[in-house]
Amino acid sequence: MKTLTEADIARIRGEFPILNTSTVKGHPLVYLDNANTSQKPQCVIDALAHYYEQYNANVHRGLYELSELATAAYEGARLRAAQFLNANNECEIIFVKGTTEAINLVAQSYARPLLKAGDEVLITALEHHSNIVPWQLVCEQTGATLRVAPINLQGEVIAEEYEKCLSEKTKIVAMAHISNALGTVNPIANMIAKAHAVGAVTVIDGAQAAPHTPIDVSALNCDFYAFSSHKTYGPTGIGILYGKKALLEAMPPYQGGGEMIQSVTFEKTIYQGLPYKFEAGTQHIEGAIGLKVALDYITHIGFDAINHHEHELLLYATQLAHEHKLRIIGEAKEKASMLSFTLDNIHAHDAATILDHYGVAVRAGHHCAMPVMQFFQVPATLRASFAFYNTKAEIDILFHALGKVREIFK
Ligand code: C6P
Repeated sequence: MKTLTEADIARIRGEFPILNTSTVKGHPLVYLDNANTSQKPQCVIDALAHYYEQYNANVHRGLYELSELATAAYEGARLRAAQFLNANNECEIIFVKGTTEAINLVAQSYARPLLKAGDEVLITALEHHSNIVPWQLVCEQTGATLRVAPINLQGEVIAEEYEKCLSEKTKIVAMAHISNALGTVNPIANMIAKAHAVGAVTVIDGAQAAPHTPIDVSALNCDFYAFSSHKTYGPTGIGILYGKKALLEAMPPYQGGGEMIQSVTFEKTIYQGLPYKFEAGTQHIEGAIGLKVALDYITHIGFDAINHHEHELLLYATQLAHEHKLRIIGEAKEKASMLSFTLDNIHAHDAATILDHYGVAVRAGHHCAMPVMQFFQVPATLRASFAFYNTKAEIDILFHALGKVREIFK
């Protein structure tokens, strides 16, 4: 399927119970906060219920049928995630809580033993706090310096400035694939190659990319890549860290506990190999199982079709934003399907509260990207973020409701 017809969208919407059953203050739900978390199709919800109803057991430790079933499903999810990212080996896939935990894991297990005073970690000015604070922490712990590649007024990383920030001191480059506050799609293949040219290791925050675009970690040649299930139509509380095998093998565990060991004595513990070395304690088993179903679901729709439809929605919303004289924050040439904007001098929180009275869910605030707000000198923005199940009719409702906000504040 290359494009989604109206009939396809209607069918797809039928597969998301919340889109059909939920009303907000008497209005049908218009859910435009997909960059925050996406809604879940029935097949994902069913997979969670099925696990609890039919084969709930802990993985890797039960010599009985239920545990074998649960283990097979859990490891099947790892294999599916490896295929989704085109990783070479499923042992390169670590289950984590989400993007945040993935980046913290890399910062603490890879970067902390490596960095020393004089070394540099490079991030960009459009990062989410999850890709800033873990690096600040590890720089404080090691004496390394955090550098920031600047952005321009369109919200794009300035290529020449990025290159100027790279040197033999740069040990790690961490950057978003897609910005959550601006929608900018970073040219990461090129940026990764530039980072590698100075010998740096690359960490890609793919939280906003995984729901929208095919990811090929082998072609990108990135060293680490992270994404969250809950933004990718899967359950909350689980995500993926991909890491190159040689790097992961050389890293110490992030957490200690059950499951991640081969043998323990009071004198010495021998750790498991990959990927279990990084999965201490009982894991989010049903989360992994649900994530696999979500990845199957979006792969079945197809990224060509998803991209095409979401791009249409972005163009439509952008055109209306111009007509309604909104200030768009983030006008990169390559943009994912989200629109960040301000509305006159009305605070984003006030506007979002009124939009809710029309059933419209958008995010308002700094989007955990305070430096982006500081750069554009706004306290907050409204952000409408689109998924493949959204429609132009829903965008019309958003703009109708924005008109009401203006009337109230006139
Ligand atoms: N952005 C948003 O509304 P977690 O919470 O670990 O699943 O994802 C964190 C994260 C990391 N990087 C990027 C680019 C993100 O967008 C997010 C989450 C949400 O934009 C919540 S702040």
